[in-house]
Amino acid sequence: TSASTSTGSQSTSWTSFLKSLATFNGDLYSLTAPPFILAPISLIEYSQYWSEHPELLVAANHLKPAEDAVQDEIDLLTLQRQLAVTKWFIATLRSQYCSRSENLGGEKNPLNPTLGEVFVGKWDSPNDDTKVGETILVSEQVSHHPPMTAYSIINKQNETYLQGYNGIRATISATSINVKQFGHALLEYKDLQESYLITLPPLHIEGLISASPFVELEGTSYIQSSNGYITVIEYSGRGYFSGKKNSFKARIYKDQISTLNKENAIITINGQWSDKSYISRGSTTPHSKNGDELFYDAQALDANHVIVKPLEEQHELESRKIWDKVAEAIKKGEYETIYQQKSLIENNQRDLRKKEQLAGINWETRWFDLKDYEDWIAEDEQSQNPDAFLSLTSLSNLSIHNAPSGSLKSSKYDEGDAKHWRFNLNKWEQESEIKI
Ligand code: HCR
Repeated sequence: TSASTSTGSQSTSWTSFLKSLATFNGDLYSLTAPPFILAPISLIEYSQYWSEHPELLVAANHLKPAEDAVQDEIDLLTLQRQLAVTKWFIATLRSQYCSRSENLGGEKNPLNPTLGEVFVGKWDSPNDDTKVGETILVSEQVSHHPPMTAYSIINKQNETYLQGYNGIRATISATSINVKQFGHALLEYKDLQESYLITLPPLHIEGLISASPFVELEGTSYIQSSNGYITVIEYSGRGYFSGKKNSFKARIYKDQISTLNKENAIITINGQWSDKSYISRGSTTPHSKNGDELFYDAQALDANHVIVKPLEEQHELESRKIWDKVAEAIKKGEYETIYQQKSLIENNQRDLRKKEQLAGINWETRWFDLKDYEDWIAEDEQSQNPDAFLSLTSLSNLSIHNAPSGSLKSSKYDEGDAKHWRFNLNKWEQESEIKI
């Protein structure tokens, strides 16, 4: 929907949308976005983008040393697992940040999930690869003000468990919307007894003036492994290091101290996360024109979409069931219906919250608990079985607080509480109403 091709009424409403940004209060969901930039899906569905390549998510689990392996072989496999996790993460980015532009013709404003909304689904083994097996997704809207989505992705066959949560905070500049992400992901390969902490990069939305919004990543994100290795990923857009959109440079270091000098990188990866990237040993920047090895080609593999039950079989808290009428109206461009159906949902939510308030009860989350790490720190230091998040933040020098994702300990952002959403597998296993 570019300004030059849009109809008169569309460009008028885009102009008023831009004007409304001038009085922006930080809550992107409170913006009255023109209907033609609404996405027909709820933000809770974005959790599926973590596993559109399930074979890459479980790949590290296949890099186990044999029982009689010598130290060199064990060390090599440990580094290869860091690389496998880095590849999986890079492979999630195209789905996470480009899929609306690619499938809906531009970045769109997703539907704002209701409190307690859930989204569940599964992926069958891709291409009948028996080494992968089934992967499931369980996602829940754990907070509405501010919006916060928690998810868990489980592949039992490979003892691979990913969990995380995310929220955003936005500010407006002259030409873009700048978004900081809050939250993180934790990936655990239980059989290997290895875990990874993954932070979420900042982003901004460009193309506002021309009514063709798209996302560009910026800043840095980290993948810290319990084996010590850390991947530091730096993002840039058009006109920065390579002049190309969606550029990144990822460097793998043996530990956090080594990250203080880029020359210490053991491996460097360079390229576009939505296209091709190249890999080389050491700290020199790899490039296709130097004949460096291809690391990942995001265009070569189709995304494997999550399988969701038909609407008739869905529970009333399931996302597609809640938003069905609104989503249909968005797809058909029936603006009046969008507004009416959204208002019905929003009013119903307000009534529910009022009733809870009168009854003196709070909404209880279904599968996720808010864990306060301030209560754990002292105990954890003595524990035989230290908490993964606390040990990974300690290895990576990352904040344990509710700071923008990827903030370092003792940085100016290292403040706020230390409460984070965690998946409760027991609660999920006891779930009797909502089925995959
Ligand atoms: C910022 C954003 C909502 C949040 C989306 C997040 C951060 C959600 C978690 C996912 O794991 C990753 C992710 C990807 C999206 O790119 C990001 C969205 C991009 C736009 C959207 C705004 C709320 C929409 C603003 C309206 C624009 C189009 C003018």
